[in-house]
Amino acid sequence: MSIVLPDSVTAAEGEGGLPVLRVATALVTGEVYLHGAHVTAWTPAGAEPVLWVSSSARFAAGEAIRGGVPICFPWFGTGREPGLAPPPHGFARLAPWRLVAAEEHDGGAVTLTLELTDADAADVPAAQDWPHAFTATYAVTFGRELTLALTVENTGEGEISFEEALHTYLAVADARTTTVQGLDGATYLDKAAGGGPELVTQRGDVTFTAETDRVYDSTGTAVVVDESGGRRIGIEKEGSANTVVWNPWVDKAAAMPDYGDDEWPSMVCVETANALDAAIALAPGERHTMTARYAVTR
Ligand code: TA6
Repeated sequence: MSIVLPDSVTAAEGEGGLPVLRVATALVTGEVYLHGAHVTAWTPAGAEPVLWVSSSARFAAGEAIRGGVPICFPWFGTGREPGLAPPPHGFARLAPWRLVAAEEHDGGAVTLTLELTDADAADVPAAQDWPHAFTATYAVTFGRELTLALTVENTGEGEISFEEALHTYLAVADARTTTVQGLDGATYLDKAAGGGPELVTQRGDVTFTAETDRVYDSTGTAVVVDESGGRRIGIEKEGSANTVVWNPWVDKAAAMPDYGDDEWPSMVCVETANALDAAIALAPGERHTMTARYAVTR
């Protein structure tokens, strides 16, 4: 069933020939690839682009796009099964999602709704590692704010359990003068330091002085303060027990083939997640929604 697109939405061939949807209204411009339902751009009118994409990003089947908002599902990182080493962050970001609705709202915001079922993901090699029936629905609203709502429904007969993350790459003028507010007092798993088992308690705002890779227990709002860029990016969320903060710094940046060696100062990831002990369990017919809302202020 093909969706009738409002005038503000165009379907095009994007990087690597991958199908992309572009949004342009007086309020906002944005972009989402069907490959991984991957949002790669959001720019409110009058603002600088908010999402970061590597100049070395790969746009190809079987590859995750480096930047924007990869969807990590149904596992985060290398998952919870010791000894298993499935492709990191699951198969959703490698799968072909379908557009199921496109709606323009009064005032110029636009919602694109994309869907992925186990049948859609069947040809993605990693999907064999998680043989469960599900429907994932992703509502992306481009406006003065960016709202991302990921709903997962268990369409099978047995209980399912999964991890998820909106692995958002935010553009900053300089990570070294960027801080993250809203995590003071929260405990975190420090993956850059080998990942526990003991949790660390955050004292004050998060700063970036080395490779940072932390899974925080936090259900609250975070604010990215980009001192050098003169802006703040607020991240409100619902249905999420974890906030992940990541910057690869020098060595990890150099080690990633799809990430420019000198790009690490220009981005920070602040991710909305349910991972590890906060994995979501759903009985047949049940569904869960995780929502993140981004707003830029001065
Ligand atoms: O969210 C942080 C993290 O899990 C880091 O450990 C790092 O691996 C990053 O994600 C990127 O993962 P990727 O599989 O996209 O290279």
